[in-house]
Amino acid sequence: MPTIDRRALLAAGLGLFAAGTATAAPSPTLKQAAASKGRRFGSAFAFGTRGADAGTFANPDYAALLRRECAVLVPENEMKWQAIRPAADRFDFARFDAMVAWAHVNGFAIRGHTLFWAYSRWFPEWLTTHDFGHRPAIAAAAILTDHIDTVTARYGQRIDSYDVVNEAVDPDTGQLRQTALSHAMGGTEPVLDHAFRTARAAAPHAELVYNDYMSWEDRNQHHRAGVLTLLEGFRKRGVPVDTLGVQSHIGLFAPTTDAGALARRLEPGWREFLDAVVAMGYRLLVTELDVRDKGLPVAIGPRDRGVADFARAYLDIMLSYPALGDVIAWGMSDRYSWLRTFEPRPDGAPARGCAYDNAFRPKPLRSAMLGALTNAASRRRPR
Ligand code: 9MR
Repeated sequence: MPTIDRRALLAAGLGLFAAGTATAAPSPTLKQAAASKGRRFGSAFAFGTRGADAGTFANPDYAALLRRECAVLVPENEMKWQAIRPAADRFDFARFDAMVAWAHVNGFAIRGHTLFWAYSRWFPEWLTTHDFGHRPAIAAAAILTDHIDTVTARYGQRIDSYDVVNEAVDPDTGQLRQTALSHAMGGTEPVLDHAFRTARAAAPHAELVYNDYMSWEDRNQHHRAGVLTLLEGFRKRGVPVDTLGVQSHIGLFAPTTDAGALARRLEPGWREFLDAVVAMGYRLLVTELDVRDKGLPVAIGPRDRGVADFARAYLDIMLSYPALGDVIAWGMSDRYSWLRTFEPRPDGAPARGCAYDNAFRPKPLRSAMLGALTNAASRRRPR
């Protein structure tokens, strides 16, 4: 799409090669370590206009960090319905086009997040209140088909992996969430199945992912069980789902001084879950890695150590699975992390859940990621 590329980059006020000024990343880089085992390392990123102090390609320091460390990028928000679908009959790709264009000319692979976020909380208002008419199942399916067809056709081969469905399981009950679309289509399963079948037909080249935040901490049992039930159902119904996206917003919530001991206690339950997923023939991705540090001391030394130790233990488990592909961080710098606003610490200290700090200096978490990627089992290539 050369025409779109040029227009999109001009709209963003950018040339093709914004210069970076941040200090050089330690060597080897995360993407090199991942590639040595057949994997891609990457990050979420955002739209922005030139010079924005944000986690965007238009911020030269952040762009330089992405270029050095990452092989694959994922839009943090700009491919969501709220961003690209302002109305049932209207799409707006201006921001996402600019991101795809920049990523493409700079040689990154791109993951699509997300074709359908199955959670009413994050629906655009118009979808929640939409009148599906006297044949609601047909009208609802058409809205979903139109969405998936339009996005996949626009980006073609440039997006090689999609979070087709995001967060369909209620973590408290393990049941599937109900939404305006599930009411219209007579249940959540028909909606999800339709999304995957449409995506397979429209983008046969792409990896199709079910993405969710069931995790290894205590009180995730219902969430994990619900996801396993959903994945079993996909297999029974012959729904084309390739991969489970394990978001990996891992966290230390209770006061903790020994993150390694906590990790060892959580490991057996987590392996049991992953083993069950892999036994059904699914591949795995780490799609949104960061670490919630609420339970760790406020002092930066022990806090960064605890975050790094917990993540290292977690990643060592994930990376022991040859079925694991991409490892993707939900942002590279604490400065722009969603954790700062969504998950504030009780003491008000800014969260430190990313690999680089506020000033783009590498933290112990980066070393932990590098160590885990380097020591990983080699990835088993799909197909
Ligand atoms: O990090 C994202 C934040 O900026 C958005 O406001 C929020 C709602 O769109 O979504 C956050 O990203 C979420 C992702 O899309 C799905 N998994 C959980 C992520 C963190 O909340």
